[in-house]
Amino acid sequence: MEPDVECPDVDPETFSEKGFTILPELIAPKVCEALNVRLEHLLKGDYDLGVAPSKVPGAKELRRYGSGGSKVNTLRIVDAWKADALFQRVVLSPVLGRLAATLGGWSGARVAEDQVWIKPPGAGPLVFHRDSPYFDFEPDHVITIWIALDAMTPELGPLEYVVGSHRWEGRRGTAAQFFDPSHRQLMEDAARQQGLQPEQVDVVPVLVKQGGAGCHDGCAAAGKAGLHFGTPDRGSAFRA
Ligand SMILES: O=C(O)CCC(=O)C(=O)O
Repeated sequence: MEPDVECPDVDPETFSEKGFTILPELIAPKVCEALNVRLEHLLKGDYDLGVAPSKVPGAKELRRYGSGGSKVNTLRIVDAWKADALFQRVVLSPVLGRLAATLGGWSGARVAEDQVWIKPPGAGPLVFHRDSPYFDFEPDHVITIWIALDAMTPELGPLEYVVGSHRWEGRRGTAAQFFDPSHRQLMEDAARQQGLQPEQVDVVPVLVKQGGAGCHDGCAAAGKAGLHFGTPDRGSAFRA
């Protein structure tokens, strides 16, 4: 199956002002369905390219995910594209490369990684964080294209962006704090350092249908609320 990536019309100036842009459609819903099927294979250790992803959930996390119990966590797979042919076709698609380059103001783009996030019902929030500090890049410029593998609704606790936060100075989150229950604390502390009270912070959810996307500057703050019940929230973040 070809990835069917739509070539989106983006405005790099608005992106650079806000630190993100939301694309109602980027890849075809039928491709998302096929990716979700492949995702279940990846979680079972079935890699059609014969190579494991860089990181997969541990056995305990997988048992909890399958049990539907209360101690369930968000699962992550890093570099599904190395293990799975369909993920690879999407992640290496020239349209995504051009999109990242356009938003970054670059002449081209290289894949840094992809991360698939699976937040099942019962999983807690994701701390507002910035992506760039996790990469040892010089210059420190990362663009993330996050694709909704499921339709996003407010009840799912979708990915959210803080308008203009890519220009904030100061504190940055670390991976150790990813799943802290007070998921806005770091971001609100950083906002106060800019002279902003929490109620002045403009938070925009990525409410898109399946195959829509949020693209963000690696210095923008992104996070999620928890998911109490319903269906999982799955998304694939491609970073360049
Ligand atoms: O989809 C998610 O749960 C989180 C995505 C995200 O924050 C990221 O990729 O930086």
